[in-house]
Parts: sequence; C-alpha cells; structure tokens
Amino acid sequence: MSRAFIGLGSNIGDRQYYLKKAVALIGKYVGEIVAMSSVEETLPVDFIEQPCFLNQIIIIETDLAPAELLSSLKSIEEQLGRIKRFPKGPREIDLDILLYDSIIYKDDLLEIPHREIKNRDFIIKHLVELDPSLIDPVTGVKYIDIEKKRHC
Ligand code: PH2
Ligand code: MG
Ligand code: MG
Repeated sequence: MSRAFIGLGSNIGDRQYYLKKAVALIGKYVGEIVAMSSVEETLPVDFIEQPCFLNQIIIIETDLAPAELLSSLKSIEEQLGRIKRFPKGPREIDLDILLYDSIIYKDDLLEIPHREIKNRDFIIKHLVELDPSLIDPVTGVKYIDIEKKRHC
C-alpha cells in the first residue's frame, strides 16, 4: 500500500461541487481517503487572466502504481466533464499526483514530485497542514522549512 498526495483544483462552474465530487469518486475507485486539507481560494498563477481557483490536497492510500493512479485520476476528470482547453488555462477539475511515497519519477506523462510544488505557496501550505514532517524527496528539505522562509 502506498501513500499519495493528490492536488485538486477547480476554477470553472460550481468549484466546490467539483472538489467534493472528485473526492467522492477518488474514494470509490482509487483508494482510501486518509486526510483532507482545508480548501483555499487562490489567485491564478502562470496564466493569470482566468478566474480564481479553489485548491485542496488530499492524502490517499492506494494499491495503484503511479501510472495507473494517473490514468484513474484522468478518467475521473473526464467523468466530471473536464473540457480540454489550453495548458495552464481554466478547468472544471484538475487532479494531480503531487507525491507518491518518497519516489522520484519522470517520464513523458508524469513527474513525481509534481514540478509545481516548489513554485506554489498554496501547495506547500496544504502539504504542511497535512503532514508537518513531510520532506521533499529530491532535496531532502522539509516543506515546513520552505514555508517558514516565505514569511517574516
Ligand atoms: N493550476 C494551473 C494554473 N494555475 N493557479 C491556481 N491558483 N491554482 C491552480 O491549481 C492552478 C493555477 C494549472 O495546473
Ligand atoms: Mg495542475
Ligand atoms: Mg493536471
């Protein structure tokens, strides 16, 4: 059994509904939900001319390998009616694998740890909220120490 941190984001339509429904479907088809962060409204990053997001992170326990987990999450995005627009643009629901145990993995479809963790304050904040002892598998640095350095 592995522990994975899944990032959820929505900035179109009923954002709260998409987050809740995604959590329910993940619990049904993907693995046991063991913890959920708070939900935060965040300013769009990267492509900034789009509506604000609701973001959240959940921890799951799963028997699925990373590639299987990715395709299960993609099919839940599809099931929830995610429409393909353009990279970094608006989305009904986005489900990203942020961490999977402490593995480091990269291929054409998947990178773990997720490449945006280090660039997005709200991801670090939610990771620390869920597990203050969590360590970045690549650098060995505690996320809580990264978070502290971003505040006075
Ligand atoms: N996701 C993006 C692009 N920009 N901004 C916020 N605040 N939250 C997101 O989840 C997000 C974003 C593409 O992955
Ligand atoms: Mg994303
Ligand atoms: Mg994604």
